[in-house]
Amino acid sequence: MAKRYYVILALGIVGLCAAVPVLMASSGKGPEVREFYIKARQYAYNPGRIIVNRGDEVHIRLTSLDVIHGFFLEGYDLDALIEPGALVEDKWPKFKMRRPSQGKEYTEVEEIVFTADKSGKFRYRCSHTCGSMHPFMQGELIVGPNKAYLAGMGATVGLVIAAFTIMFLHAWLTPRKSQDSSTMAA
Ligand SMILES: [Cu+2]
Repeated sequence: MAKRYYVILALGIVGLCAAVPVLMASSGKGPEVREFYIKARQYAYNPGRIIVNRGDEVHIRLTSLDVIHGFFLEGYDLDALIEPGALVEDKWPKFKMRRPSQGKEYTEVEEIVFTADKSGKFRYRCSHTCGSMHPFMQGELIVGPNKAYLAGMGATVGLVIAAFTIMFLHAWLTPRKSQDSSTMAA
């Protein structure tokens, strides 16, 4: 009676271990397109923190509410120059950007677009002197681990638990047999 209960419980655990990672993998939408609208003003960005998942395609629009600001994003070779522009009916003005590793020239764009292909925390900071507190004008981009990786980890853990459960079940169901054979061998 007790043994049957444990067998059912163990089978339930095996089923759960197999089902959870599959559910996790199917619920993960994969890389997404993420859009951010960042307003710069002395001496902060709003929002001051943006969070994405690794693999996401990030679109950033920038505008300044007072003087000229910069937007240098560490780790992603991106720098922008934002001139103050009025927001007319939520229509965001163009700004200038460059890839610092590729030269000093700026090009006019409507948005910055890049793939968040590195996990971690990356500061963005003002790269154009804008006043006495300019060095303190910064925010951060947080790139979390990607969902496929998490689902893979879940599946691995699930399989290990399932394997242990099956081993336990096998040992539980065949104690007499092995005892018999050991007695016979002795
Ligand atoms: Cu600034």
